[in-house]
Amino acid sequence: MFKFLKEKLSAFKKKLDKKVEEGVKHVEAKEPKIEPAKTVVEEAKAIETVKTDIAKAEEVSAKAEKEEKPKKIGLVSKIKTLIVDREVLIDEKKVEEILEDLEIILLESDVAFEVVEEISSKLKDRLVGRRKKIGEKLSDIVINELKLIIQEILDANRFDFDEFVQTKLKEKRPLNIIFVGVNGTGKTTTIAKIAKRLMDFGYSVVLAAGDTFRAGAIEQLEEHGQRLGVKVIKHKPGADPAAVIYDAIKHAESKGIDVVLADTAGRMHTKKNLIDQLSKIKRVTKPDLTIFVDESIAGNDAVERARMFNESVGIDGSILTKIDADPKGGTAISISYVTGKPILFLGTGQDYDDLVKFDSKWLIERIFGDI
Ligand SMILES: Nc1nc2c(ncn2[C@@H]2O[C@H](COP(=O)(O)OP(=O)(O)O)[C@@H](O)[C@H]2O)c(=O)[nH]1
Ligand SMILES: [Mg+2]
Repeated sequence: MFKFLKEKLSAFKKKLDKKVEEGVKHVEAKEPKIEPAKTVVEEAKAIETVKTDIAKAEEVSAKAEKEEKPKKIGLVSKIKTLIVDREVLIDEKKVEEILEDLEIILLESDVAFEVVEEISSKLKDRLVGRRKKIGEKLSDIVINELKLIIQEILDANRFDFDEFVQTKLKEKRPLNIIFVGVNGTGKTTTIAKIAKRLMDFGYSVVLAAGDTFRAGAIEQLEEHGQRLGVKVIKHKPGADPAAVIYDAIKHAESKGIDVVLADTAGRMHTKKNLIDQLSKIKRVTKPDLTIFVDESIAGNDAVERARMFNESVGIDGSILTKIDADPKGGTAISISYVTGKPILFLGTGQDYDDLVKFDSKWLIERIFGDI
């Protein structure tokens, strides 16, 4: 998981460590002339002396100001720097260098362009003019800020699926959750995983075979249904999926079932057909949640599809599958920023239990863990 991105970030960090002082401008100040103190009392004395120096300097400077001799005004700040600034400033030139390297790494790791720009501008704001204490590593500062910024981006759109289900079921039953997205990304498998998860929490579930377009899609859902012991509502291939889902809702109503999970087609004769079909499903069946499913290994393609589905059909959140097979991680970093909608779950394998509720910390730990 995320091997490519991890290796790149690791190399980037090492490179930063290597030329750490390069381009980092030292504050115009020399070490304060305080002899190393042998005892606490001596140290206190030494500090007192410097404090007196500051007081004196302040006096001189105040006087200078009165006497309109502005030249001396800088004295106070200079002496103050002697004490507090055993630090160096990270200047703009250095930050630009860092960002250039980092932007390439992020782009190569499938982070969407606009997200790279956002990360880069935030990082610049936080690094330029920042004081680095002696002994503090520039690479640690940069990596820590990067982590924080990515976490902020991920946490900008939060959603707790379990809480939603629990709360919403107090208002109505059944809940209707539809899954949209292109073929082959793991939509049907994810529906089965969510069904298993809901049942593990004690909810009852029915599946709606709303992908009536692709040959074999209905059977595939039925197979999952059989394995999980869940009823599947289906019509004939080519039937109107809105009618299938509507029937599943009616079935759930009559049996007191909590949640309808509806599969939908990922492809039609044209993109417009698909969007029209999904829009009709939404109009007729009024889903409580429309979840976009895509595979994280698809990178920018997945992000662009998410944008398209969000704009044309409307989604409430995304599930990214195949995280286990994704060396890059950029899709997960980008998708919620680009759609403005949360990630709900991550698919981490082919088994029913390979589903992780989205948690930014979990993701950050997987990406930055041993860097
Ligand atoms: N490694 C991995 N494979 C997955 C994951 N989710 C789904 N798959 C596999 O992806 C393939 C396509 O899944 P399917 O559910 O049929 O996709 P759909 O066409 O979007 O409905 C299947 O072989 C699944 O086992 C995941 O999280 N990790
Ligand atoms: Mg499918």
